[in-house]
Amino acid sequence: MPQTVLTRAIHEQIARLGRADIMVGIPSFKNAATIGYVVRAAQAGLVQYFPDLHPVVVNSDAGSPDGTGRVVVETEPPDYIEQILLVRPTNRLERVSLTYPEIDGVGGKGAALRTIFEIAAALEVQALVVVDSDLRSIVPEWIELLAGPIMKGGYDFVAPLYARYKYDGTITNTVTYPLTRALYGHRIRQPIGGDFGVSGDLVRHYLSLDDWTEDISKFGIDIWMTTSAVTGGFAVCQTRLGAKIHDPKDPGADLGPMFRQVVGTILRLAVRYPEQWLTIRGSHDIPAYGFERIIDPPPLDVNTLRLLSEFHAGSLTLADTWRSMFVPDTVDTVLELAAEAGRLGDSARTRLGLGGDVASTTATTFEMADAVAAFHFPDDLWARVIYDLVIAARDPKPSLEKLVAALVPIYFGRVASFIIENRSVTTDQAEERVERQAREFELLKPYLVGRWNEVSA
Ligand SMILES: Nc1nc2c(ncn2[C@@H]2O[C@H](COP(=O)(O)OP(=O)(O)OP(=O)(O)O)[C@@H](O)[C@H]2O)c(=O)[nH]1
Ligand SMILES: [Mg+2]
Repeated sequence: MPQTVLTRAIHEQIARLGRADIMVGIPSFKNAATIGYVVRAAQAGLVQYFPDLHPVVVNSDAGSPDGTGRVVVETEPPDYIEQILLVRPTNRLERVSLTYPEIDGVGGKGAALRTIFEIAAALEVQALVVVDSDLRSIVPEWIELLAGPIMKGGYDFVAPLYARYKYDGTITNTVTYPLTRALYGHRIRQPIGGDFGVSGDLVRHYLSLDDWTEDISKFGIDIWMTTSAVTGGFAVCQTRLGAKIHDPKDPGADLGPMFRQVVGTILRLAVRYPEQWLTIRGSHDIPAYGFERIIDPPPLDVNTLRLLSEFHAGSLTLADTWRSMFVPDTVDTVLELAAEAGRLGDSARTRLGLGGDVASTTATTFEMADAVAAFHFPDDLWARVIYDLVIAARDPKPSLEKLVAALVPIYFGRVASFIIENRSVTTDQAEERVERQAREFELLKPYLVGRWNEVSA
């Protein structure tokens, strides 16, 4: 990774802080409404669980116009936490909010985290914990759960394990979990969860890598951190955090750019490290730390009709691109499914009395999914789609960005199918479907390896 050009203000903060043992880093962009609570929880976690260390909390903000940075500075200071918890820590907790510099003109969550890595390395911390600033369900114990495995267990990378509502985490469930598991053999259930623990050694490793891209400056950062930990041979574990409750997102409306950045990154890394996955068969469990909790995460609404309509609309403009990405049988099946998505969506809208505008609807998540119950996108087809894309990513034409963008409508079709299939089951039962799909990726891995070796030959 090329050295970030840190601003003078950041250098001054580093000089003032000198060094620290443990750091919580919080990236933010327009999170004034929620970040105060996250900062208090982080402070409380450090004071309560690590009272003998030198702790620091760093907020790396995008220069948010809503005053996110000001909220951090004005949130109750560590003294308040010491009072309410009746703890007298050995060292004063330091707290900093700064504006991170863009990387080659690009800002985003990854650029924010890179500044956090630079500061953590400069302060020589043993453990870095990063948490999202839109979290509602963080509690002080999360800091221990994310840093404990590093401080006590010798782990380098701690990935989160959460209870998420069955329709949340769709990029994770459809791509990053099954693909990371099938490629590298690690069953890391939340490879892009957003809340991680990282050892000082791994922070230095991140800073030594030279594969940074624009996508990594944005939402590609999470999968880059996880994959770089795995391919670097670092000790990885998971930690049980309970429920992840954060600003909700509807996959059809909010997740397109994030999908492109995450999937673009996982594909680039697969192409970069074939020696790390070509020989891997099957997968293995990753140790989990922390007490198991039973929690029902709050439901999340998804507009399945919009997903189907986007899938169908994509097929009208992207069929040629799809032909360049996938083997003929796969394209044919995908196109048939897209046509069916169009037909089923249209008749469902008529039956539900909804107009042509798929964005505004008065039907519930369940009603919409139930009205298109006949739609089904099979697991093995989705695995082939993703594997064909790994092959196409070796020599992407016209560019990987274009190919991944062309995948988005198909991803919407796959998500719609998942929602339809799970509309009447519990989150636990939906989890079993995610596992079934991950096993399908493993089962079809020889297909990927065969095609890869053919192209290599
Ligand atoms: N500094 C900075 N932070 C950002 C930017 N975009 C998002 N973030 C932060 O990244 C974190 C995750 O962003 P969300 O929008 O909540 O994304 P999410 O869908 O919950 O993604 P996951 O982290 O994968 O769960 C939050 O703390 C955001 O404030 C950005 O442009 N700059
Ligand atoms: Mg979020």
